[in-house]
Amino acid sequence: ASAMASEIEAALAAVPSDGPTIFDKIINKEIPANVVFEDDKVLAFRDIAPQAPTHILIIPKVRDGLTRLSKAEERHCEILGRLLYTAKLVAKQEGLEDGFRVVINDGPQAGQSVYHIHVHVLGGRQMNWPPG
Ligand code: IU
Repeated sequence: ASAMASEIEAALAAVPSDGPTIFDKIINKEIPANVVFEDDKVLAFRDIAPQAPTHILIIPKVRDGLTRLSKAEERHCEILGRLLYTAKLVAKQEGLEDGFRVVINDGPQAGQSVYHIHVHVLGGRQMNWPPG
């Protein structure tokens, strides 16, 4: 199967839940990740299955119910803004001067496979539209 098909298979197999995810282990440094940016609120690391020359995930260190964007509440506005601002910082750090794409997959139909909200930053090649 292609990488995309297996990612979609993983997404469809993932049960949306409030339980712990692999990202907790990355935050707690229980499993290694290629971290490119970190502060007290967010962590950014390279996607293990990159879909572009630069493919970085940005996550909140504290999930606080934000398993997916559709669970966002008013109290999450600050962290949501910080995730997007971090996308800008990371894109600059990665030298993506010609542009980049930011993606948030919400739920099975969008292909979300990890239920800890994350922002994808993709760049280093021409992106296509519409996305698949
Ligand atoms: P999605 O939006 O839920 O589909 O994105 C999850 C991403 O997490 C996906 O691109 C995976 O390749 C990536 N990932 C990772 O970087 N490290 C891991 O240990 C696991 C998934 I599991």
